[in-house]
Amino acid sequence: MEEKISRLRDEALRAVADSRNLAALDEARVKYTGKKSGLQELLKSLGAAAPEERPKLGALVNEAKQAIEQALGDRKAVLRQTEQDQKIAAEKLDITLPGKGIKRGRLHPLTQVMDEAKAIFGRLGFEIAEGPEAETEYYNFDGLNIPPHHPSRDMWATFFIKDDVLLRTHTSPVQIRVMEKRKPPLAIIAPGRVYRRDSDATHSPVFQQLEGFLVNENVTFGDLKGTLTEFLRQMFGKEKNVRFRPSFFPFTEPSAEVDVECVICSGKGCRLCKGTGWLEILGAGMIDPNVFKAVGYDAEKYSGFAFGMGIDRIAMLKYGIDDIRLLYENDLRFLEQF
Ligand code: FA5
Repeated sequence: MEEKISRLRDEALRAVADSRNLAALDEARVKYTGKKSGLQELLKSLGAAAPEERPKLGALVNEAKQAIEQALGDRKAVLRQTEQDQKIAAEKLDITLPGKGIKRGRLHPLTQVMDEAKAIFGRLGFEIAEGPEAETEYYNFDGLNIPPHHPSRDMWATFFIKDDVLLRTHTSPVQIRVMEKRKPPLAIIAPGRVYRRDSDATHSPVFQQLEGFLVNENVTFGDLKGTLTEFLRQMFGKEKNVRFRPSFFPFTEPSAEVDVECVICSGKGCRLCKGTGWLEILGAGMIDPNVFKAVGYDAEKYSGFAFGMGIDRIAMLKYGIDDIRLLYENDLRFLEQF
């Protein structure tokens, strides 16, 4: 009996020491200390032993059980630590590896120039108004002193949607819409997209204009020139050469256009400026009395100036862009430069 206890104990201790992982150790625990284990059987059979032998044998079985349980506990602690170390090693992060770059978005150059133009006129006291891009013939033409069948309509190659509805060819219709609703004094800018059947290095079928107009008593051409000169100085700096040149628009009299020295050839003449050395950026003039008549203003009492500038052209001049179409191709290699 004593020998049997000692054998069982040695066998159990060896099995515990040989367990390679927690699952194997648990198997050993069930096998050597569970209800159906050899030790348990021995305890049960003690009744059959001689009475004087019983206390000694009972003590031996208990001692063997304690030794096995102690070994199980110690081995469990070791295996648990080993498994934890292996897990940590497997999950280790290399914090020296380069991270994933975060791409920064940026504003489109046209948005940047438009925002700058709005800010300049905001500081000069102009407020912002807006009008629809799908416009009626009346607001785009008739109200602006451009009657049907008049040859001056040819100045704007128009996309018609249906008989009376077109894609506005300029932001000037907003003049009429605002003046119909409000009385002078007015100082308004109207930014927005406009459309024409045009396409070359300086003409795009869709482009951005910024309209501006000011109506009050005693407004003069000097006020127009002063306002635009201040705008140009803030937008381009003092160094850039600009010129005012007489022109014609049905809705202004007298009329002018403003050119800025070509950024590509510095005025020498190139493909972009068609050899002139200048790029036209805006049309302007004193509001025609016929326009005041159309909106019900007293043309004897009020006078005003108006202008309409091409934001795309200003962006080209500011950033040295030699083809307007680049602004609409959404090529990131181009856009990421701004
Ligand atoms: C007009 O559109 C007038 N409504 C401007 C105006 C307003 C005059 C108020 C008087 C009073 P114009 O067609 O010239 O004018 O266009 C104005 C500016 O828009 C041009 O100077 C140019 O800078 C720009 N522009 C014209 N066509 C295009 C185009 N296809 N692509 C890009 N920019 C253009």
